Amino acid sequence: MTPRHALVREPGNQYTSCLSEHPLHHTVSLKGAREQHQKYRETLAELGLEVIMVPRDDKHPDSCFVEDNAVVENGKALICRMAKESRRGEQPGVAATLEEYMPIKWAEEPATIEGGDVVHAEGKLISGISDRTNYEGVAQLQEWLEVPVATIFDPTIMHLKSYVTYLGKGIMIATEKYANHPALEGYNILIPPAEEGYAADTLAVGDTVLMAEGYTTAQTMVKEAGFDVISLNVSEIQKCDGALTCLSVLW
Ligand code: CIR
Repeated sequence: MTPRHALVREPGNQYTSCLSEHPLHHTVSLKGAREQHQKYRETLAELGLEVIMVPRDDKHPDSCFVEDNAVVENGKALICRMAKESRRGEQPGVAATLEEYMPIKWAEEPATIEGGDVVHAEGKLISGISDRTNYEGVAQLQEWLEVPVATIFDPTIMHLKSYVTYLGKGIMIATEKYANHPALEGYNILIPPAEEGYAADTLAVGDTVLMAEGYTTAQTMVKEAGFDVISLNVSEIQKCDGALTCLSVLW
């Protein structure tokens, strides 16, 4: 189903202190990140989404990665219990805004869960059991949102959606490592070349797919699968280990 709302929050003043293992982390520009975020918001608005801005959070460096704060499905939101201490405290602003639109519930200890692990795949969710999300998190997700959740276990990764995203029409894009996982059975899988793995984190809005700029083979694959592609420069987001999905919660 094509989403109609996008919740976003612009990078706060502490953004350059984000959690990151990216080799160019030390070069991240707040000004550049804000410009790229503005372009992202404009693109979503041009695609017909109502863009809802959560007030900026200057205390938490990773606060623009709102996807990790909440999972929305079936007209309800689970507010995530973040795995990283430095990210706990990001959620209240997102929760307060979401509560204006739908019932919410907070995930509770011992659950850890981050929306970056949760692929929305039409009537079901596929979640990573990762460095950030545990089985208890998935159990609470499934119970509150009343939706089946398949899992992919890989504690070596931060978030599943950095490797697997759903495009629509029964088509996924996934890096080779996960392409044959039973949780993805029944979907058509596009596998980008290994050096274009970052392009697997796509954001689909109806028949349009937002992709990171510069991954030409992956873009051609997605176009040939029948989607319009809009490519965006997200270099300053990538330097904080973020990608296209991380910047919004869609419903
Ligand atoms: C973090 O490590 O938590 C942030 N620097 C990046 C979060 C990216 N979020 C996502 O992939 N959903």
